[in-house]
Amino acid sequence: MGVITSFKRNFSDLFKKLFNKQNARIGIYGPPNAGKTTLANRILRDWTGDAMGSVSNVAHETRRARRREGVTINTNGSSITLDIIDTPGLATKIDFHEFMEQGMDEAESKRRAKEATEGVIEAVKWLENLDGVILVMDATEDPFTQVNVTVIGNMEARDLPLLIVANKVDLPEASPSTIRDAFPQHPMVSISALEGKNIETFYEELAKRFG
Ligand SMILES: Nc1nc2c(ncn2[C@@H]2O[C@H](COP(=O)(O)OP(=O)(O)OP(=O)(O)O)[C@@H](O)[C@H]2O)c(=O)[nH]1
Ligand SMILES: [Mg+2]
Repeated sequence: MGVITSFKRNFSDLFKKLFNKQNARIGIYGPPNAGKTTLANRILRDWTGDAMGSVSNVAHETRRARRREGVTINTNGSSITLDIIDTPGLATKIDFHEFMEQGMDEAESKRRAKEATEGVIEAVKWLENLDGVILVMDATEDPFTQVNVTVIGNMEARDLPLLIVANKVDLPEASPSTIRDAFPQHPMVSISALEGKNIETFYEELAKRFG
């Protein structure tokens, strides 16, 4: 390689490092079945035309973190570009019997439980590399859990932005106000990721919080 070519390449790498601000990396976190992948799929469908991953009513459907880079969201005249990471549901205990109760055989249940456990570890490791977190909660469930409190505490300790999503507000038993009262110090938006209810407000909050 010639000296000039080599110089040009090195200069270009340096230029990128110095001036090309990386996209903010935003992780979608929460307990299993909260609707993280449903929300990730909606974001990608709305802004890129792709999907993130498969959704299921059986918990721990997502067992590997998945990243989609460069998702540009336009809202209220402003534009933000984010890297979005969908993570496996966080749980303090994963028992293979949970899967057997869903009709899977013992070998498959044990394999899934092992993968789900590895997925939780992967999700926790990812926390280190993020610029912000969307914490998805199922608004029909009690929000005061070890998982929610731990994620919120971690973000507070590192002074990173957090947006709480009260999901599944299409269900009659949903109580987003319980989530609001539990964590009043953080912004929250109530949505139905499944039906798209209030999704515009979600994008506005996303831009405000992570833009
Ligand atoms: N009624 C209702 N159901 C929803 C909503 N969002 C997701 N669901 C359902 O909740 C179940 C779990 O959805 P997922 O998107 O797979 O949840 P997840 O948080 O990614 O789950 P894991 O990957 O297992 O951690 C599925 O049956 C979804 O159809 C919603 O807004 N309203
Ligand atoms: Mg998922």
